[in-house]
Amino acid sequence: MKMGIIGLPSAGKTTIFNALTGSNLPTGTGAGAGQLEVHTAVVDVPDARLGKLSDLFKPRKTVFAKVTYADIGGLKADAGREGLPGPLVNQLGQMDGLLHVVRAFDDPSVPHISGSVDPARDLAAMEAEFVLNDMLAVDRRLAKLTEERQKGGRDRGLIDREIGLFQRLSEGLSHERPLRGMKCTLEEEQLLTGFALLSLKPMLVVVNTAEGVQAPSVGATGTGMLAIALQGRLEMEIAQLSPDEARSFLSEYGLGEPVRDRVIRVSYDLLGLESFFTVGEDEVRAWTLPRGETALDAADAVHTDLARGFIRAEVIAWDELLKLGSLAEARAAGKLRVEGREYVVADGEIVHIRFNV
Ligand SMILES: Nc1nc2c(ncn2[C@@H]2O[C@H](COP(=O)(O)OP(=O)(O)OP(=O)(O)O)[C@@H](O)[C@H]2O)c(=O)[nH]1
Ligand SMILES: [Mg+2]
Repeated sequence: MKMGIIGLPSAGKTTIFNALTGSNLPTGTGAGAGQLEVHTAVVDVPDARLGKLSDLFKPRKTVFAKVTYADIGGLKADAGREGLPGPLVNQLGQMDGLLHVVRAFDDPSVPHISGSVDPARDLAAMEAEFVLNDMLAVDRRLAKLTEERQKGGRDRGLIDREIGLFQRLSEGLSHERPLRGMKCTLEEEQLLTGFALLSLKPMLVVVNTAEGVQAPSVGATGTGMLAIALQGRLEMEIAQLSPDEARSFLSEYGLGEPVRDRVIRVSYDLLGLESFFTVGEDEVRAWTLPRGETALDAADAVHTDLARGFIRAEVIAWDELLKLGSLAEARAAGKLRVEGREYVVADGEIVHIRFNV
């Protein structure tokens, strides 16, 4: 999973990036107000189930699923008629979801580009920016398709279906509706994969709140959008403690679950992701898969060869395998199910691919 951390200049993007990744990037530099600047870090997806499977198999390696966070500076909400700069749109287009930091903390030493702190306004401004950007991209595509239709070449029916799709997008956008809520067929989804439509990306709004203050409501509603409140600066400080210190700090302040775990959990929900496992003496590993995807997709996530030579999948829930003690026991007990390529994988299943290339 790749999450792009975005927001207005000085909203606290780098602070939140540090909190989520344990990095130590300098904050308060004002870097994000100028050129595009991207910093990435990869973190493990915490998963207690993986630890238990690892205790059972005692593999040489235990590998967690990964989340990549990208701190993307350089986004302002005033791109105007030209839309956002191409390199920025490219960066954003590579993300599975966006983590939008909106500023709710007040601090006279950190000026706000709009002169006052108003998270709901900032969120709306960014949404408008994305809608405008998508509108321009959709219109460009429609012009191209119309031209292509006149010239001929590609299958007419296909072009017409694509025109229909982009007209629908254009219609929604012209009513200032982000594309997130739109329902698409599988074919339409495929037609859209090449386009960096920003308002289509699921968005986790992080309300960066001052310490000890109730988080304001920012009106983040609708399909594909969720909001959570974080105390960015405090969380960044916690992320820089040793694990032991962090634990005692969290319990002392009644903060419970570390914020890095919570953000990943919420993001998985928002993006509709789940985990499956592969097990063996060599490696016990967690993988990320969109909910509703099949055994063949799971095979492909592990290695394209496994998908190419797919024969069947052997499947068992992680806790059932723990009870039975080993794959051999599970097989003997008839609990290791044999499934075909169309089988829809459930969260927490062990998927053992039989293949032949
Ligand atoms: N009081 C307070 N200050 C914060 C909080 N989060 C960030 N700041 C301060 O706000 C300033 C900007 O934070 P950054 O994390 O650098 O913000 P940014 O969005 O990365 O900024 P650019 O990359 O320059 O656009 C820094 O001085 C931070 O210390 C917070 O929760 N409370
Ligand atoms: Mg920054």
